[in-house]
This record gives sequence, C-alpha cells and structure tokens, in this order.
Amino acid sequence: MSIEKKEIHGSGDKWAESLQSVFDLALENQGPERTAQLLKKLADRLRASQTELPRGFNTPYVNTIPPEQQPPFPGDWQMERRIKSYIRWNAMAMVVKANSTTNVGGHISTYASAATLYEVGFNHFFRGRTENFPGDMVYFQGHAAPGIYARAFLEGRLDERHLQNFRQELAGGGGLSSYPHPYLMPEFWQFPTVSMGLGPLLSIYQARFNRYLQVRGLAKWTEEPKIWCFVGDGESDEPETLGSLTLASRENLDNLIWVVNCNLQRLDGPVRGNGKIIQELEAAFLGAGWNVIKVIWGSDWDDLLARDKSGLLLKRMEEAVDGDYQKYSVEPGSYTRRHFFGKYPELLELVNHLTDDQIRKLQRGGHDTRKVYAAYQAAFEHKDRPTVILAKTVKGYGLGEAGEGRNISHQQKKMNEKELREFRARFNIPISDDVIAETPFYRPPADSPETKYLLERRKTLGGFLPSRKVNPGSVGLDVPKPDYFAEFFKGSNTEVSTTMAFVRLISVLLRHKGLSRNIVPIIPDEARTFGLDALFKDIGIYSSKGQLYEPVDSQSLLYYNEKKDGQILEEGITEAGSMSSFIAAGTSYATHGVPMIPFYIYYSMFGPQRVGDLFWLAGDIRAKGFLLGATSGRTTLNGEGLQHQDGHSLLPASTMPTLLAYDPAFAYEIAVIIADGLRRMYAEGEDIFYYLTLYNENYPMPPMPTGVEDGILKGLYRFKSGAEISQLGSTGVSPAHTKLAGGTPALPGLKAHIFGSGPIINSALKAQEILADRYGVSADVWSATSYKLLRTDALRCKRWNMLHPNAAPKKSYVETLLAKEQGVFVAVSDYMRMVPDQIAPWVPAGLMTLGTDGFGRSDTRARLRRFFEVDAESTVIATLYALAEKGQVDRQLVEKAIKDLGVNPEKDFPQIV
Ligand SMILES: Cc1ncc(C[n+]2csc(CCOP(=O)(O)OP(=O)(O)O)c2C)c(N)n1
Ligand SMILES: [Mg+2]
Repeated sequence: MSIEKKEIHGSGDKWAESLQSVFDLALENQGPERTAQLLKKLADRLRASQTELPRGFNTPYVNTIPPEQQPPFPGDWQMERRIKSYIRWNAMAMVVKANSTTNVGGHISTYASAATLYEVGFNHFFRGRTENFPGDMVYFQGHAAPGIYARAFLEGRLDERHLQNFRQELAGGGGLSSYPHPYLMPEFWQFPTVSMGLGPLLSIYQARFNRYLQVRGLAKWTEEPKIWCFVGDGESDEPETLGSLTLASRENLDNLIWVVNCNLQRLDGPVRGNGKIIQELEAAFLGAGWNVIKVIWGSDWDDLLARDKSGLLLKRMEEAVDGDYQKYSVEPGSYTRRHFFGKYPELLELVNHLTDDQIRKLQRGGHDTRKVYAAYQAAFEHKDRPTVILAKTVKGYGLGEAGEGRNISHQQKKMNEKELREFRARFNIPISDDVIAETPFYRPPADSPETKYLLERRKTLGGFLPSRKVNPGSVGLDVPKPDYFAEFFKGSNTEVSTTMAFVRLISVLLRHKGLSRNIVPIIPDEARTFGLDALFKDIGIYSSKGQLYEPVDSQSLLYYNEKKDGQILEEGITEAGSMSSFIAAGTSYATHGVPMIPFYIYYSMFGPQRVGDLFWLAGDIRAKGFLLGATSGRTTLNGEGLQHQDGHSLLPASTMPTLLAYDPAFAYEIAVIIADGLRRMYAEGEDIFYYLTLYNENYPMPPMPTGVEDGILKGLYRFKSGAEISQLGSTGVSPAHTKLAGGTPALPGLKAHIFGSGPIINSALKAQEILADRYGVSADVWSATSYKLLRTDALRCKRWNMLHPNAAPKKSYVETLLAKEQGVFVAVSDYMRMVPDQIAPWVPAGLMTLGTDGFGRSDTRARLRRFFEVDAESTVIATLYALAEKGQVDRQLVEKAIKDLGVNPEKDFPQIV
C-alpha cells in the first residue's frame, strides 16, 4: 500500500515539520503497520501522563476503500444501469398509479435512494436457495418494497396485475402487500422489516442462530449463507437497531453484512441536520467491534481528492454538516460551487474545470455501482467480524423537483406529467409521450439483452430472491403421542408448581428420540428462577467459544456448563434478543428446511408488554414454538410488586391472530396443550404458536379426569362438579339440611358455576366448599384454560349466523357446553377481569368476573388475593351476589357473608381510572 505524502495542515512551524519528516521516514523504512504501532506507544505515553487525547473512533470523511484498492467491476455496468432504471420507473409507477385512483399510499423515495445498493446485491452477491444451500438471507428495508416488486416484475415473477394492485390485496385477483409480510405473501417475503429496528435486531440473532444450527450438526449447507440487512439511517435511532451490536462482534459473525442507507433523511427531515450520521454511526460500530466500510463519495470525487494537496477538500467535507449536504442535493451546481467549494479559494480552483451541471452531478458513493461493488466485495471477504457499510445517498434520487432531497420526499406519492417526463428522460425509459400520463409499466421483451442479462445473473447466483419456500420434509416430524406424557396425567400428591411441571416436561421431551435435537430452550437469564438450571449439565449452554475458564461451581452437579455444541440459548438479560432467537428458531423450518422447536421461558411481565412488536412479528413471519410466561399472575408472584406482577399479558396475547393463549392450572393440562401444539405445528404444519402462563405456587397436581382433553384444548371444561362436593362435602352434611351460619335456612336448588384459571382455580375450589358448607349453594368448578380461544370460536359462529340468517344457527363450543347449565356463572382469575370478560356475551344469564385489575403490591399471596378480591372468600361473596341479583337469595345474605368472611366492603378498588 502506498501512502501519499501530505503536509500536516497549517505547518510552517518547526516542530510540526520535524515530526512530519520522522513520520515519513518511519513510514518509508518500517512500513505503515509498524509505524502505527510506534505511534500507538507514543500516544499511550501521553495518555499515561493524563493528557486528554482525541479518541480514535472516527476515520476521515472519505471512502474507506481508496480507488487504488477498488477491484475491477465484473459486470456490464451500462447494462445494469438500464435494468436499474426500468426498475426505478416501475417502482415509482406502481405507487403513482395506486394513488391516482385510491389513497392507499406507498413510498417512492426510499427505493429511489437505495436502487444501486440493491441492484449490486441482486446482480453480484445475493445467492438464491439451492439444494445444498438455504440461500442468503436478505432483510430488505420495508419502505423499499416497491423496488423489490418492480425487480420481480422484470424477472417475470410478478405480472402487471400484481403491480396494478400494489397495496390492494383485497382487490379481485389479489394484490401486493404494502411491505414485506410473509404472512400475506408466504412464497415471496421471508423477513418482515417494516417496524423500524426489528429487522436489524433479528438479522444479528439469525446470523448467530445459523452458527448454532451448524455447530449442532443440523444445518444443511456446503457453504455458509450470508445475512444481508438493509437499514435506514433514521432507523438507526431505534434502540433495537444498535442495541445488540456487540453480540455480533463477540460472536465473530462474519456471515453478517449490514448496509445502512445514509440518505441523511428520515420521514420529517434530516436525520442529523447539525452533525453527520455516517461519522456518528462509524464510531458506534467501530466501538462495538464491527468492520466499518464507508462509501461516501462516487468516482467523480476521486480525481478531486487526488488533486487536493492542501487537505482543504477533506477539511471542507468534514466541516459541512448533513443539513448542508441535503441542501447541496436540492440546489443547482452553482450553489454548491459557491457555498461548498467557495469557502476556500483553493477549492474553487479545484473545480474550475467543471460546469455547474457537472458539479450538481458529482455523485455520492451509494449511487456508484463500482464503489458499492468494492464495498460489498470487501464485506463478503472480511473474516472474523461483521461488516457494516455506511453508504451515502440522496433520498428520492432522480425524482427531481418532485421530491429529490426534499423534506417531503418520504411522503411523496404523486408525480405530475412534467415530473414524469423529466424522470423518463433522466433514466431513459422507452415510454412514448401519448401514454406517459398513465404511468404505464415497462418491461423489456423476454429476448432483450436486459432481460437475458438479468435472468442469467440470477441463474448464476442460484435463483430468485426474495423467495420463501417450505419444503414438504420440513414439517411432518414424528411428534410424541399424548401417552408419552402419561406421567403428567396421573397427578401427584407432592406439591409442585406448573413451572416445575413444565421443567419436568421439557426434560422428558429432551429424551424423546425423534425430537430431542430439534428442541431449543431459550432463557433470558432466569434459568435458576424457573428451575431450568437442571438442564445446564445435560444439554449445555451454547457458546461459540466453548468454556475458556473453569466455572466457579464446577464441583456442583448443576454447574454453569458452556460448550460449543450446547443446546440452550442463554441470552442474558434481553427479552428482545431472546424473542429474536425464538423467531430464528421458530422459522427454521422455512429458512433452513430444518424444523426447530423453540421453548422460550421468561418472566411473563416482560413478554408482550416489553416486546409486543416482536410477538406481532412472530405471527407475521409464521414462527412456530412455545412461549412460556413464567412467574405469572398478579397475586401468585408475591412479594415482587408493581413492576413484576403480571395480570394482563393474556390480553395482548389475545390480540395476536396466530397465537394460542392458554392459562393452565394443572400439570396434565400443560402436557395436553404441548402435545397437541407439537402435533399441530410440527406434524400437521400449521403456522401457529403458543403462549402458556406458568406459575410458581406449589400445590398437589390432581390426576386428569377422563374425557377432558378436548375441553382443555378448546378452553373450558368442568373440573369438579358440586355434586361431588355435596356427596363428599367437607362437613359431610347434605346442603339441603344446612343451616346457614346465623340460622338462615338455605334456599333449595341453588346452583352456581365458577370458572378458575391457573392457581386461582384453588380459590374456586375452596369457595365451592364454603358455598356448600355454609350457604347451601352447589357450585361446579370449571377450569378455564383459554378465554381467547372460546371467544374466537364464539365470534366465528355469531358472524356466520348473521350472514346466514335463514340457516340453522351454529352454536359455539362455549354456548353448547353451558347451554343446559342452571344457575349463576362466576369467573375468578389472577388476570384482569377483562380476560374472562371476553366470553361474557355467551354465558347464559351473564358472567360475574373477579380479577386483578390495578398495579400489583409487594405482599404475601394471601393478602394480595384479598386485596384484589380473588381469594375464596371474595369468590363466595361474588357468587352469592350473582344469586341475589337473580333474586335467588336475599341481599341480606350477601351482606352477612361479607361480614362473616371478614371482607372490608369499604376497601379501595385497585384500578385507578
Ligand atoms: C417502529 C416504527 N416507527 C415508525 C415508523 C414510520 N416510518 C416509516 S419509514 C420512516 C422513516 C424512515 O427513515 P429511514 O430509516 O432513514 O429510511 P429511508 O426511507 O430514509 O431509507 C418512519 C418514521 C415505522 N415504520 N416503524
Ligand atoms: Mg434515511
């Protein structure tokens, strides 16, 4: 490498000159690396004397790859430019057309700025899926979707009707989704990205998951795929974008390449008007240990930089802020001459030979095919560290007055005829004057050189992309039959929690021949809380470096066992990262053709409340697997208080269209649900996923009553009838003869039904006894495992009935189940009342609900349950009140029970507003 001699700027002083000559000598005789070492030593000496030195996390504001190191461009760049121009046109036309007759929106300017970044990838780097290669995994910027569709149109994968129906998915014949949504276009899109920040985060965990699969011998490839993630510079403000950078460098993820499209703008205006986003990001990435490649200036600048011996051009480049650069992209060349170069007379001379128009056309690096190619090639070959390419572009490039570099660029969806003509001229699109106002799509003929070139490139690279394929072999696992879980159906007299039951169940599953290798336990630093540390020794914690130290607990049975082919993904304290691993594992059946079964267990409070958008994305991307919200329940997790006690995660879970949300009470329910989940997802291939609450209260687990499996799965079944109680009754006295405390005679035939979920079913069971013993009420206790599923089924029937008014009405499961039941219905839950309220419209004569609305408190379970009114006594009162409301008992009785059971009727209602 030759290093050019440049004077230290502003020299003339003796010291500077002598230092410079020593430096030049060292460079000549010792070479750059040794010189750098010497300089570092000297700098360390200065630092040791407490001198503040500039920190070394920025390089000059020029391209990282100097022109002399640029590889020759292997393609036909003029051909590629023509192809890119047609794609630009169609991407724009798609949005303009859609918005000429509708107001469905769409974005032109994101793709306009990123076209070269994508096209160099499509023509030279992105490898498609082949038999022994899963394909490179490309995360496209969501707002660039029109460009990706436009390319698929040129490739012949989409036709005009698709483009015509961009953002009109419900139109006749179907249309294209606004953004990358695998749920909506399951054969096209692989990775949803449009919720800013999630794509970048997922890409890091995907890259690491690929390594995990490989080291565990499950990946089927001869060459490792690359993960390419395209990121907006505005998107980099999302904490999810930069939050996990160090994981990527720590794990040496050289299979990961990010391209940040630094068009200097986001939606409202500049990303860093007063600074430089590229320099800011460079420092962040370098500090995080990434390889950083800046692509700032196009080839036209090479000559100017080479001729600038004064260093003033670089100085000016570094002085100007992004707000200035945005202005230069909007104004004519004369403005840039005056304001940028004109600041120093020497710089004006440097561009004397250029016309204003030539100055205006001085390109940014991200629009220069050769510069982008050089950066991609270097990133592709870089070893040991992930690479980020910071590419400078212009937002809305090519849109001219319609939106190039304007603050309104992001929202621009329309172009008038004049603007269309200018666009056509700039990009040389063969569309005639008489039709241009209709913005017709343009596809070169099948035998044109452009189409041939484009198809040949994709063929050489292994096929089209994006493309999502689910091979038939990647579902249809040999899942265990329900009787594999027989031990859970027997019940146990020892007191255990549902969390402990789950831990037992996963260890049983880990011994199943057909499945054990496919299981991926994921934990965000809570294994000990849940008792999962029992797995450390058996299956190990995945660590790409193995264990380089002797763990402090190496003598103990459950020592912290990190190993290269460990099975557990111990993520540390990152619910967002853990969800990303869940998603990578849960979509492995599609991305790799290898079905993996994630079990992600975490503090239920830090589920959808914390990372709900990733839950939503898991549905969109068709992830499968089990989410286990442990330490669940606002009163069951005692002591921990307001921030930890979850009484609502089931509500957001109920909003997720493909998520089955369960609130099981007993070990056998968990076994039935998980066995069926395995069957539905991994044998039948359904694209659904599961959420189960797990609690930490210990109680004896009853044996499974016969014939309840269907009810467990559908959401409700009778667990213990009142008749059983009246026969056995804790007093042994038939309720008909019971005298109420205080001598009030019981009314004959009083009937109630209490729905309980999770450990709160024990409140229902105790209330059942009190009601029988003291108030002559026979109550059946039901286990409500899923209000969400009951509600969805009921809504489906109701809607069908409405649309088929003359047909025999359908009856939902919950209606059928309860149709013949007499008496009143009460639900008691460790969740907010709104959870059971979901089924209230379908419960005969209405539903009285008890739940944990309001902030949690630190206290004992007993006091919390009284506070939230979900204990047995409160359940009794609610049942009697429901009976009183129906006129079946006297209101006096309710008042008396409140007193007898020691409940303070004036206590606060914990929900504030
Ligand atoms: C989480 C989230 N917040 C807000 C948005 C709305 N939004 C979409 S694009 C955009 C601006 C994007 O700017 P940038 O990331 O710089 O991308 P560019 O289009 O400039 O390439 C915004 C605010 C979103 N999609 N996701
Ligand atoms: Mg931007």
